[in-house]
Amino acid sequence: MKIAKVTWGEAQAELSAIRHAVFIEEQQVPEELEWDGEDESALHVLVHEDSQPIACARLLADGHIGRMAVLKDYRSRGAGRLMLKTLLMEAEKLRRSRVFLNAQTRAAGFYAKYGFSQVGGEFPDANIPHLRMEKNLDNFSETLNARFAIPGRLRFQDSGAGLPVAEITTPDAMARVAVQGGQVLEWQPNGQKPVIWVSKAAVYQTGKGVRGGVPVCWPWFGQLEGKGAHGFVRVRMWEVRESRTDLADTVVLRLGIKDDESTRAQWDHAFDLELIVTVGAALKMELVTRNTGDKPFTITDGLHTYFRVGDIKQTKVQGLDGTEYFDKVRDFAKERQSGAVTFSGETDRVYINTTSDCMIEDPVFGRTIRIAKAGSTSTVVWNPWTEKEKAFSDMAAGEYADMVCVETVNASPDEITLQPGAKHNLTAFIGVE
Ligand code: TA6
Repeated sequence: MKIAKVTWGEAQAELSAIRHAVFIEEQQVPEELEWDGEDESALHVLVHEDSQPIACARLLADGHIGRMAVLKDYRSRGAGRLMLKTLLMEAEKLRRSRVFLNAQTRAAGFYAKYGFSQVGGEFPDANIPHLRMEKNLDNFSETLNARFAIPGRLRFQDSGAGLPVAEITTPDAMARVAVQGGQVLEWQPNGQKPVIWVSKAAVYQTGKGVRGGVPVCWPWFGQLEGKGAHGFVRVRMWEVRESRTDLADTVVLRLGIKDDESTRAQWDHAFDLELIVTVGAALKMELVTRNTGDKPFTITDGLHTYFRVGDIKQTKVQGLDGTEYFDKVRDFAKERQSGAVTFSGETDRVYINTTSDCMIEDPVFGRTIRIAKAGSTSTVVWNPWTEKEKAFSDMAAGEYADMVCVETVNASPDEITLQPGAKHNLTAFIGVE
């Protein structure tokens, strides 16, 4: 069995004959879906057995491995393994930071053996159940540093499972931002205890959000028709788009994600989503949604911020007095807030029609955290307390007392509808007084 790297120009006849036999004839994939115009620019591999072309696959410029096909009479002889290992080596040589593929669900176990992890739920592709699977290559952080590191200010580190996290240091603060999920993990002004909370039991793995920090909830906040809570972007790898220093010695990191076939299978819209994080004596996070398609879409969205407090039982949240809220703990009963929010049990409230600043008064740490916002008309206040805490394998016992979520959101019924070409900014500004 011999494998060769080929271009479409060199081996179009052999490559298309194998794919025609496997995908179009055997798997009934519609012809128009198979020839997608990506072949000319792809890197292809072609396997021969006794000078007979028997298998092929391709790697696209964005790290997408696809079109893996082995003729029926030559399966289970290692052709798939040989092609995958060859494409992984090519991706490393091309200094790709990660590779991904849409695996037929029944083949997921094969790819998992090579370090691919499932990301998101199953989706149909040509009526065959598929899973998106991703693998971060060993040089992911190096690749990012070559393009985006700022000496003395910003550097990407591998936080585990090949997941790159930006470590940011300014004269006024430090922060950590995970590329997966576009998730701020930490922010700590000099001289202060950490302001953003991350669990001691947090898990860093492909396809799983980190417990704590600021999960990005998009394109829906909360549960939606039995789909994953808080949308799908928080478990997906985003792309780093820009890093720079700015006024007042701040550091700006811009991350983005846009639609692809696996997101469209879950939510059939074209979009571009960006998170712009500005780190300094204050923390600013801007979530920018763009409708890049040709039809309107409606979202709910949120920055699900976890804050570090000295003791939840002594903590108060000001700024919501007189506003209405849905109490999730009491079957979404509608209530009106009177005075400060205090905590003596599981608390999970969606405050609606509110644009006010919120202040977390923390007598144990002797500070007040102010959360100002723009482009958000709902605020969620959440603490899991003792029982719910036990339900989270990525929360350590007793950690509920160290944290409170004050989330900057647009939650139902505060929805956002965007016409084609329109954009929406949701911004949270956080400071310590
Ligand atoms: O924002 C509050 C909330 O919706 C809670 O109901 C709880 O589910 C929390 O978010 C955490 O959700 P997650 O999916 O991150 O475990």
